[in-house]
Amino acid sequence: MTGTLITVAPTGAESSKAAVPALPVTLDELVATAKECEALGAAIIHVHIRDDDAKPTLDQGRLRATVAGLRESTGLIVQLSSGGSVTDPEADRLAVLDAGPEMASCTMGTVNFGDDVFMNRWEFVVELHTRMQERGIVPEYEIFDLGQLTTLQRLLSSYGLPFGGHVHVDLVMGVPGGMPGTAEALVACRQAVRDLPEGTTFSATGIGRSTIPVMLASLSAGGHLRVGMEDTVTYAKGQPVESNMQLVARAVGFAQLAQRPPLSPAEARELLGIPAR
Ligand code: KMH
Ligand code: ZN
Repeated sequence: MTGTLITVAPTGAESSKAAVPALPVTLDELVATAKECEALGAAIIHVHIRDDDAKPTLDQGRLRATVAGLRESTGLIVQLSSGGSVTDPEADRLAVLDAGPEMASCTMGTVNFGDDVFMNRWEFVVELHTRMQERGIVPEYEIFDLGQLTTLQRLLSSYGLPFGGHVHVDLVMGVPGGMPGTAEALVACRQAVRDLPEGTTFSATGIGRSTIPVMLASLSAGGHLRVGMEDTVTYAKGQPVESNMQLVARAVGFAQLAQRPPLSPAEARELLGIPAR
């Protein structure tokens, strides 16, 4: 077993700044968070951006400035979200790739998302996957339900491996509408990951209160970790998260207890088949 790849997802598209004042929404806030999370042990940053009113946006100029700002100030692997928010049109989600990230997310199917629907038609998934191959962007395949791992198998056998040849998936667990954030569900996914190309790696994140059971289950099953305020805004019962650093520090502590210390960004690039910077 290798060390632990820790991804921070600091912002997301779902929480409002008014409800969660600690959420980083400006570029300065995002860069400051990124630097501190890198110092603690994060290797990847999964990025959603906001506009001047702190609303989710896929504005191309802002995306490019964000990629540049993060690359200038940190060594983190910058992974842009192609998921955006549930209302973003497909064309805008595809255009995220034009901002030149090293990595981007690629969700493996449509899922109910609370009261909304997170749409990911097959043709759209294929378009994202093949554009990323052409542009040298490494995907992180987002898995919200067990069957989406079978969809990934279908994608890879029909359209080939991603750029770099390494397959990495992220299990997003506990979304109302998707699989539950439990050890049992994680083990079921772990079994299905064995049917993917040899060497496939996985990380996992548990939404809300499933964050801790999912972290512990992932570490014990040989998986990696994603944490952050995109997924969890409560640190413990009745205790709001103070910062993304608090969540990353907890994940680093768990990884160290599991004797799988955090991978540096350089080690993570090697693991994921991303060219060194
Ligand atoms: N905001 C969700 C609708 C991704 O970043 O690729 C989708 C999401 C997944 O967060
Ligand atoms: Zn996201």
